[in-house]
Amino acid sequence: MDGRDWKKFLFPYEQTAEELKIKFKTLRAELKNREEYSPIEFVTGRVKKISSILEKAKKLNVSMDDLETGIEDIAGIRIMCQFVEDIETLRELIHQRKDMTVLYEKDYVANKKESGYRSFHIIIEYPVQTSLGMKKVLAEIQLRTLAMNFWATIEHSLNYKYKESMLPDEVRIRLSRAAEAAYVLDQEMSNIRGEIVEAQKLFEDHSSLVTVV
Ligand code: 0O2
Repeated sequence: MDGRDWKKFLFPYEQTAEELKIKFKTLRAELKNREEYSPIEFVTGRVKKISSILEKAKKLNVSMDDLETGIEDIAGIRIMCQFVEDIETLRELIHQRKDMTVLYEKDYVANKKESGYRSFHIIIEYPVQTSLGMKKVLAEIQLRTLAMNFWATIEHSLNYKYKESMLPDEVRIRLSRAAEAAYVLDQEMSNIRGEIVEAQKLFEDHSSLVTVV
């Protein structure tokens, strides 16, 4: 270890991930409560593991004194949505917010990564209120459809399994085909979006009637 008090260092990032999760979960609940369409399906969040922070710092050549500015995803949340169009809606909502500032974006939806990975990343600056006063921390918001998330979760676990060694060719080729299939799935769902949203609305109305009775 490098003598750093990691617990103290990571605390504002934990607070940031928690607060961001709550804010977007609340946004979903509020929209549902008003019987409006929610571009948010579910939200997850995490603080990067110390080993991942160190690995990324090494990869990006970031010194130990510059972790706060050099590693932008120490705190991160993921917002999953049903349709690709929801990503743009969420993007606009995030830009409009006064409690966070968008620094820049990485569009891996329009420009998928070589691995086949697709998601929209937004790097924000978030003012977190600590016992020592306000501290601005960097955080990453990943926006993805359910299909993109399915693919990324599977690919992440396969890469974890094979770690240093290369993915076997067959697995790599199948993963690439699966990425294509997820892309087509998103397109097909977008084509019948209106129909799906209407059906879900009817279903929710019916379910709430059943619950009341
Ligand atoms: P953790 O701690 O496990 O969540 P990179 O070169 O990927 O490190 P890049 O391209 O600048 O960095 O991406 P960025 O915006 O820093 O985001 C990195 C995070 O995006 C990753 O976190 C993943 O959550 C996700 N990601 C990026 N590329 C891929 C990919 O090819 N497959 C999958 N499944 N996820 C990806 P970490 O690094 O996994 O950190």
